[in-house]
Amino acid sequence: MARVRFFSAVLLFSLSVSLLFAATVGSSLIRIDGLSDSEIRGYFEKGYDIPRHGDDFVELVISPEEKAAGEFSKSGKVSVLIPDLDCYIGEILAGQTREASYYTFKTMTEQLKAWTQEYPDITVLKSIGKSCEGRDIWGLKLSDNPKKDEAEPAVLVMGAHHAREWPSFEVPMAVIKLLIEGYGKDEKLTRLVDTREIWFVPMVNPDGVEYSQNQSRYWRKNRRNIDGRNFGVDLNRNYGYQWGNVGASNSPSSDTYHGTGPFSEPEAQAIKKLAEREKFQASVSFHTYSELILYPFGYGYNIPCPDGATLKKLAGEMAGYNGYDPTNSAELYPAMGDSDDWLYGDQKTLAFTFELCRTFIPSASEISKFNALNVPAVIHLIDKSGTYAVTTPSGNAKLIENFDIQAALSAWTDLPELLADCSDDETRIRIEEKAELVAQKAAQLVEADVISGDDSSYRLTVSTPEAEYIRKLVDRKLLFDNLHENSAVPR
Ligand code: 0X9
Ligand code: ZN
Repeated sequence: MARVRFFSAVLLFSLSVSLLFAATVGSSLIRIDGLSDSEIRGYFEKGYDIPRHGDDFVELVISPEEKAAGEFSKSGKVSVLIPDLDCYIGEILAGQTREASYYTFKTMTEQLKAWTQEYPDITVLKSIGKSCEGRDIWGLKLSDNPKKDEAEPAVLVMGAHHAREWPSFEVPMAVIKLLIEGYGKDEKLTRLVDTREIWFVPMVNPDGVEYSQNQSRYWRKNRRNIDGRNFGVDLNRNYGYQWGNVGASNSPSSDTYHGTGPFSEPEAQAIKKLAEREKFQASVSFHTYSELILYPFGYGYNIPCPDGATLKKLAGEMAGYNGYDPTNSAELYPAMGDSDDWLYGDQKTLAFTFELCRTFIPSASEISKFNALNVPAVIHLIDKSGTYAVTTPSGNAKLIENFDIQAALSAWTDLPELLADCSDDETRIRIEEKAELVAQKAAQLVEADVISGDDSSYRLTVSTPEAEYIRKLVDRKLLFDNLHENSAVPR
C-alpha cells in the first residue's frame, strides 16, 4: 500500500513538472517564489544559471536535463516565464526590422572597419586574439594619437562575455558612435578622446554570439568543443583571480562550467593580454539582465576590499544616469572567476559589470532606449577614470612625472566622501576642516619636487598627519586627472 502511494506521488510529481513544461524541448526560464534565504543560497551553491533574484524568489535558466531531474521544484512555487528559450530567440530575430536590429559578428566587424576608415586620426582597430573557432576578437582603440601609447588614463569597455546577452554589445557600439561623431564638435567628448585611451571589445565571445543568432539557440558559453558531446566554457568563470567552484561548475555540461583551469580559454586570454599591456584604470563589462551596476569582489561574501568606498561611490554616480541598483557582485550571488574580480584583484582596475535591461534580449525596438539610458553612465566612467584610479596609466609608481596640480586640486574637492576610508578620525576631521588649504600645501610640495628634480620636499609631506594622508592618496594614485603627455606642470 505504502509502495503504491509512493509511486503515485512520484507519478503525480513528474506529471505536474512535465505539464508545466508541456511541449517544450529547449531550456526554460522559470521563477520560483516563496523561498527562504538558505534555499536561495542553495541554488547559488549548486551553480545554477540565475539571471535574477530577489529576497524570496529566483529566476533560473534550466536545461531539459535539469527539468527532468526536477531538482529545482523541491521548494517554492514554480512558474514558467519563458517555456522554450530557443523559440523565444527565434521570435526576437524574426521581429527585427531594417531600422532596429541587433548587430551580428559580421555587421559589427563591418561597422568597426568603416569607423576606423572614416576616423583614422582617432581610431585603431586590432584583433586582440582569436576565438576557439578562429574568429577575430576585435578591439577598437579610441584616442587622439591612437597609434601611440600615451600616459593617459585608459578605460576598457566590453560586451558579450555571454553569447545570448545581445544588448551587451549594442551599448559599447553606441558609446563608440557618440564619441567619434562628437569629436571636434562637443567640448566634453573631445576632451575625453584627447585625454583618455578608450578600448572597446564589444564581442568578447564572437563564436557564442554567432551560434545564438544563427541557430536561434539560447546559448551562454563560448564554443569550446570539450569532448564532441559537451560544448562551451562560461567565460565569466574562466578568469584567474580566485578561480574555483563557488557559483561555478566543474561539469562540462553546465552553463557555468569554468573550464579546465584559469584562463584556459583564448577569449579570456585575449582580454588578459590586452589588460596587462594597457593597465586600465577603469572597465565596464556589459551583461543582461536585472538593471544592476555590480562591483567587486564577487567571489565570496564580505571579502575585504581596500577600494570598496571608491568602487561604491563610482557605481552610485553611474546609477544616477541609468537608475540601476549599485550592488556588490557577491550580493547578487558569489561566483568565482569573473572578469571584474581579476581586473580589480590582479590589475587594480576599477571594474564594473552592468546587468542591462529586464530580460536577456529585449525586442530590437528597445535598443535605442537602453542605449540612451546607459551610454551617459559609461561617459561618466571614462571621465572619472582619471580622478579615482588606483593604478597609474603606465602601471608603475611614477605618478609625479605626470601629476597635474590643477586637476589634483579639483579632485581633492571631490574627495571628502572617500575620507570614510581614513581610519584615523582626528586626522579626517582636520583634513575636512581645511581641505583646500592642505591640498594647496601638498600640491606646492609636490610641484617643488617636480621642479627641483629630487624628492626631498615630497618626502617632507610625511611630517604632518594631514599631508601624510594626502601622500598616501598620491601613492594610491587617487589624485590625478587629465594625464596627457602635453599637460605641462605649471611652473
Ligand atoms: O553570472 C554572471 O556571470 C553574471 N550574471 S549573468 O546573468 N549575465 O550571467 C553576473 C556576474 C557577477 N559576478 C559575481 N557574482 N561574481
Ligand atoms: Zn552575462
